[in-house]
Amino acid sequence: MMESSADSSEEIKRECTEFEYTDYTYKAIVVGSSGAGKTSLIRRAVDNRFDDAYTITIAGDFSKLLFLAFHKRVKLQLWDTCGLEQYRSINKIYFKGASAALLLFDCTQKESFEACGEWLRDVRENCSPGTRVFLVAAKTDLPERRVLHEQMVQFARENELSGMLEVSAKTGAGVDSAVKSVLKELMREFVVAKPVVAAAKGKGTAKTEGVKKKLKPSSGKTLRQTKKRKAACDC
Ligand SMILES: Nc1nc2c(ncn2[C@@H]2O[C@H](COP(=O)(O)OP(=O)(O)O)[C@@H](O)[C@H]2O)c(=O)[nH]1
Ligand SMILES: [Mg+2]
Repeated sequence: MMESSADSSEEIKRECTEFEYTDYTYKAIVVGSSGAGKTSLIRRAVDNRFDDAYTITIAGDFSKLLFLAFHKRVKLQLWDTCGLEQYRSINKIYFKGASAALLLFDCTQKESFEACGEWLRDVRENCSPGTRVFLVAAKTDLPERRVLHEQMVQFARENELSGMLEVSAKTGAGVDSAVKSVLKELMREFVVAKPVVAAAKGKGTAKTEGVKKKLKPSSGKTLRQTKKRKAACDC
């Protein structure tokens, strides 16, 4: 298990210009209680923005980040979800094909940490067995922290998670390195296991994990969506 949140890599560099072709596309879903900070984390990671106002997320949506990582052109999709109980079953449709799942909780709210067990169950039931799961403590800028690092370690160990991350969308602390840590873990696994062909045929442990996209922009859902959202990248 990856222990540290400061696991960024110099071999991973953010790119802001759309690639002509992409080597790998990974999907990461962000789940957790309503108000825990999922949308804010994604907004900070993608646009480097933060908004104090709270707008409930209803429909799932994804933002993408582009990287040059380990000499590959990589797209990381961050899928936002709704944390409300009544939308839980709808959320599950977004789990399909996720290479990574971020179980995010508000570190000042014990309840949101306790809910991670439920979110983990949803992830395990609806994602591929190879999906990498990370526990993410959000809002680390707030002084009244109620969930200790040791509790995170225990949860992560007991559930054999891939890593723990600490972020503040407000200050931006830990956000960049968290994203890079996730990507590094996904790519490390890919490099070690070399499942390119198996994954592309759906035999891999996580279906989109390491799927090589030989860019034909007209083919594939991911690429069409990417094109549609191209204008949204303002970095
Ligand atoms: N202090 C602080 N507040 C945050 C942080 N992240 C989110 N918030 C606030 O928490 C509320 C819920 O955030 P949001 O991202 O919408 O939560 P979501 O329901 O999980 O998507 C909003 O009012 C945000 O401004 C953070 O890192 N620090
Ligand atoms: Mg939201």
